Formats: sequence, structure tokens, C-alpha cells
Amino acid sequence: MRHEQFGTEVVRIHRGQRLHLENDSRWIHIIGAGRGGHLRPPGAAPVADLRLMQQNDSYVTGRWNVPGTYYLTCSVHPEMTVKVVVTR
Ligand SMILES: [Cu+2]
Repeated sequence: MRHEQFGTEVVRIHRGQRLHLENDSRWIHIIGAGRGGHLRPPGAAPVADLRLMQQNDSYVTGRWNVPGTYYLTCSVHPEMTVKVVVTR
């Protein structure tokens, strides 16, 4: 993730995989389920806690076990939303 944006708009993974988020900016990001900067309860998305991600910080999610379409956003930067598509 960069300043005010993710490195990609859509991520496609298979069920059971994890996502690896890396902060290559010097900004703090607070990441969780949701869109447009509005964090929501994660539901089946394995992103339990909000993370403060400082420079060079990285975070690996739990396994995405439920196929579907999810969104992750950053409460600091509402422009940051990434779509996560989990397939079988
Ligand atoms: Cu951010």
C-alpha cells in the first residue's frame, strides 16, 4: 500500500489463502473491512483487528475460507479501498 492508495484495486485469491499487506509508504494506515474509509464488522473476512501499519510494517491476514467478494479500506485515507475476490 502506498500513500492514500493500495497498490492494486482488485485482489483475487483462492479459498484458504492469506493476504500479505505491506506498507511501503511512511504513513500510518488503519485497515479493516469496509469501503470508502468506513470500517465495518469483518464478517467472514479474516481481518480481526485494525492494524496501525507504519513504514515497512507488514501484516498477514488469516485464511480467507469463505468464497465471496469483500472490501478492505483504510479509515485514515477514505480513497483507499481494495476489492478482495475469494474463489474456490
Ligand atoms: Cu491509509
